[in-house]
Amino acid sequence: MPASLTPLAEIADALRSAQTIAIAAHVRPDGDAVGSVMGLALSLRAAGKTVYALLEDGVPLNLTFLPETATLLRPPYADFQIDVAVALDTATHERLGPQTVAALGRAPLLIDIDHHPSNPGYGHLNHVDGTQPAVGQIVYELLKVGGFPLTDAVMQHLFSAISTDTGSFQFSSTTARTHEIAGEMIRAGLDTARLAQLLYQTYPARRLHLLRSMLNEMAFRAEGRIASWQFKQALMDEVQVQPGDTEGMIDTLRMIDSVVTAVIFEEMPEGKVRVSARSKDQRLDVSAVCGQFGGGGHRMAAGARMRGPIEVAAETFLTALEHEVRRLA
Ligand SMILES: [Mn+2]
Repeated sequence: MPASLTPLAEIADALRSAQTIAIAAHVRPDGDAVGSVMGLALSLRAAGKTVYALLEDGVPLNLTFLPETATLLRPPYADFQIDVAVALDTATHERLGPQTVAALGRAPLLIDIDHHPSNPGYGHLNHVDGTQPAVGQIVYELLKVGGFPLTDAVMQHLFSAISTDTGSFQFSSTTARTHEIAGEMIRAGLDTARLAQLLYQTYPARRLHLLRSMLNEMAFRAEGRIASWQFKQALMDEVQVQPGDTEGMIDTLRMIDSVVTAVIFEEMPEGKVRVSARSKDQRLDVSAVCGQFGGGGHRMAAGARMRGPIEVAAETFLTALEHEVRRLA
């Protein structure tokens, strides 16, 4: 067994022996980050533990409907002490954010649970399984193995984590087990239709405004196999964009029949550019292209940060991507 695959039973034992636990996930949290952290936190709280749930950037607005998200902490953190720290869905230690790294560092034991294959295993115990579609799915298995409570609130979080990271059970990472877990949750009484409506059919008008701009401005190359969009600061200001507004928007670019890869470039503070890339063809590994620019992620979904200006970053990245796309023939 690889050193980065500590059995979930062993991790469950470590959590059971702890009384005070901190759980965190990556900066700019998505559905899997929030859902995994809160799913694990609420279960351990139901088991009588004191649990601090930490997110360096707080909860994105689109996920505040989920139970108890108001109990998530963001910096500056109080001076609490912890027995065990857990990092979820976070490919590198630094991606937790500096203040969260410091807070988790107060524990003598760090547990790293993730599904990014590039995760080096920066914890004392590591469970990195790149075959899992969402960390929410790993946490579900962990709770079952450990016999921890699977309350309705816990399931709401874990279902949201799994649903968002699999594109509503559509991506190739989705397994039979993913559907079985959803089935187990429905059998236990979870209202998945309500969750789907709150996750995917409750968008603020801002998001549709962004979508309209994206559809007007999207660009194609390599005979329509690459679709991209530059999301600029002027539009963010105009729409007063909020965290979470753009989650999943890249999937609209990917819907086009000719497209095999979609990319969104986003202007960030300090002249940086965030790159989000998706692949629709198993042969095209976008994490490798992102890796050329210091980024990483999954084969079919990856990201990087580049130096601006955005037009230059986009041209540089798309040239490298086009090179890979043309090798597919
Ligand atoms: Mn994830």
